[in-house]
Amino acid sequence: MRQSIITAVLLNALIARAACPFMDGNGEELKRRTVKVAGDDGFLDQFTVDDTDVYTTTDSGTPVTDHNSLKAGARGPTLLEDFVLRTKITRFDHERVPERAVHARGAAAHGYFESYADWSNVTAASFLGAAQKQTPVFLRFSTVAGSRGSADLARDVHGFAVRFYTDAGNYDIVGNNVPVFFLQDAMQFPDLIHAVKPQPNHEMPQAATAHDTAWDFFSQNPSTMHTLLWAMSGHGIPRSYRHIDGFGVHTFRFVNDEGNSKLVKYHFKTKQGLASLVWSEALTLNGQNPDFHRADLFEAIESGNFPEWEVGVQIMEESDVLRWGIDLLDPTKFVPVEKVPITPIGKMVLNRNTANYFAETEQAMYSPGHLVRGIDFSDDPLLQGRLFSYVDTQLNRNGGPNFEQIPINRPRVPVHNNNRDGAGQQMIPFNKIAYGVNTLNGGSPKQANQNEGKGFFTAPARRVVDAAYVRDISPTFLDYWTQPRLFFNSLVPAEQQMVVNAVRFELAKVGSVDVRKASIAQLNKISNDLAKRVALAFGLEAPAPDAKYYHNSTTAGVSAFRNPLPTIAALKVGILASTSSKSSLAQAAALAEALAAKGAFTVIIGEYIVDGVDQTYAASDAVHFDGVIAVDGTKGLFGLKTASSLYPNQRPASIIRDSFLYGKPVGVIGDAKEGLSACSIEAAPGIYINDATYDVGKIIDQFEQGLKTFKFLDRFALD
Ligand code: HDD
Repeated sequence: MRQSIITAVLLNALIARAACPFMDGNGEELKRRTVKVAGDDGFLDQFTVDDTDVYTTTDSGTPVTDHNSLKAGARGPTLLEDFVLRTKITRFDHERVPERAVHARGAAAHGYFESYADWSNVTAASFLGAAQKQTPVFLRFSTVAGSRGSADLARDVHGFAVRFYTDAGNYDIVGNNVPVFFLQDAMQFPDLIHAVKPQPNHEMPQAATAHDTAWDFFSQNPSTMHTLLWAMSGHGIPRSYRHIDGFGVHTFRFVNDEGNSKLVKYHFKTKQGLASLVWSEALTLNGQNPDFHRADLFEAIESGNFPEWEVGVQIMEESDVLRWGIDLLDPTKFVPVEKVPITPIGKMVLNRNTANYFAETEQAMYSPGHLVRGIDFSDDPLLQGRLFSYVDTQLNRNGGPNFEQIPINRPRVPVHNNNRDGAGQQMIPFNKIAYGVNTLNGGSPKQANQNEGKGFFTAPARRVVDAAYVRDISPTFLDYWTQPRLFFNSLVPAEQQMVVNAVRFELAKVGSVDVRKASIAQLNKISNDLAKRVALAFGLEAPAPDAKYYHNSTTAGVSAFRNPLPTIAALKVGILASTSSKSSLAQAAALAEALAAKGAFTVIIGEYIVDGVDQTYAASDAVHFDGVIAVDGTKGLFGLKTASSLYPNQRPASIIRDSFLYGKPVGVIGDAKEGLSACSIEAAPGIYINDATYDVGKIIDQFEQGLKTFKFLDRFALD
């Protein structure tokens, strides 16, 4: 039997998790699964509600028939007395909470972290205290600028917020998919966000930095240059959340039981490999499927293709803080792996989707201030400001201080303190002694210390130098151009071109010529080549080199296009077939089965839905797939004169043409070669031409390599 995406989802789910009760459509109930996956401690189960085979009640529990309001006669006015109607409408009117001020658009999943070893030599953090120790995690991915209903493929930095529900309290690493940030001081954060969000006069554009205020801010605040270049590269438009890395960005501290501390930077390396789309693809996807990233994550997890990251740290001495010509307190810099290699400390796996988006994802309230014993902050001024902002934001979103009691935010350990009351208090504090120090309750809750109660402690090595109070920036923070150049130098040429093209696109949407010029002047401090290529697009004079920060160094691990993907699991292949040819459908089914055996998802496309066809041409587009194969028997679909009322003109050919233009692998079998001719595509890397007497094994092997290459970069012009 062939394995379409839908059957793959169900089959893999069955294999991976025995009888998973997840089902969708066909009137089947969507139930919370009862089969536990690795790392799931079942904590949330106590809060779940199953509405199967029960009567509707009011919020206060009275069974009701609520489909009709109470009226004075069947055609008379509705009565104020109708408490069922009033509470239902009132509840509805209050369903929304404010979306996140930034990172409003996102998706999340549950999973676990597993420590590779006992790391107690460097940290007293209990979740790192034993080999194979598992800790539940909840990871939320996001874009930054767009509102909650914006599209996934907005070009942006991506949030990577991880909560560890450790046995010593919750620990949040609220990171991003790039290792650096735009700013060095939290004081500027509202300015950055005001500049990149839609402009206030007309609230446009949504989820885009391609506008005047954003680039005005960037060009006047050079600390933004480094992160900006990452965002303009492939990292700004990833293929999926599964194909991004995560970074803690700031320098933190590991502190062991003896009080010895090290400086650390977190890295989460995707085991799916880094993969990014190209801009024209992203633009089309934002209209075709604005939920592209969240759908990918959901489908991958439902099908048992659990995304995984290796978690590592760069471990540095306290005395290294200025060692490499960069200040480790400056979040606009990363530490090249050539200076400090990454020590892998564990793995993180996402293996469970949320049951309810609002209850879990929307109410997840992260904070860099959710810290556990064994970890400590640094004096990074951006981090210090964040410690205030997140709790404040949660108070606004939740309308009160009890947001930590919401199921998704609750720690897995009991909470004891003298904090009391507030809107939405969920607990009934039993103890009338809500103060310390007390004698009436034996001094309880007691104060933990290092030995008793394993209390949190600040790294003893932290020192403040004797200095005057200043509102100033450290001179060690002032080189804004050396590292962006290091990043740019380290990209492959086609990727550098993508940066050039991205900046050209964004600045083309900037109306102010002065802002364009100021932006090019900043880029010119990074690279004269980059600045000249951008200037060319605007008919501006090529700037002379501004060479103070120029160098030829490179670093490993920052390019999104340098390495083939290690796996094609949960990548999606479109198989173009024809409903008018039984043999074409049979061939498509055989290919689909062989690709599914390699872990890929497949969608068989036909003119209309019949048995063996998953999707119509009318609803298909190249952007839905990581690669396409057209099978024998489809020739009739590609001729220029072939029009059909079942799909827009030339849709089958445009799927092939656009796949080629987006750099995807394209395979044709037998008379489907006509599809290539119709688009004037000739033999080239990633174009697989097979005779009608094809060998499935060979095609699949070729195509797997093509999918792993992911983007055939020679198809993109360089200038
Ligand atoms: Fe932030 C959310 C990441 C600087 C203020 N931030 C937020 C989220 C991520 C980050 C991933 C979404 C969390 C979630 O999924 O719910 N933010 C970062 C990183 C930063 C950073 C990696 C720099 C290294 N942020 C930063 C600063 C400030 C904020 C300097 C304010 C001074 N961030 C917020 C916020 C948000 C937020 C307004 C919005 C929603 C929330 O906190 O919970 O408080």
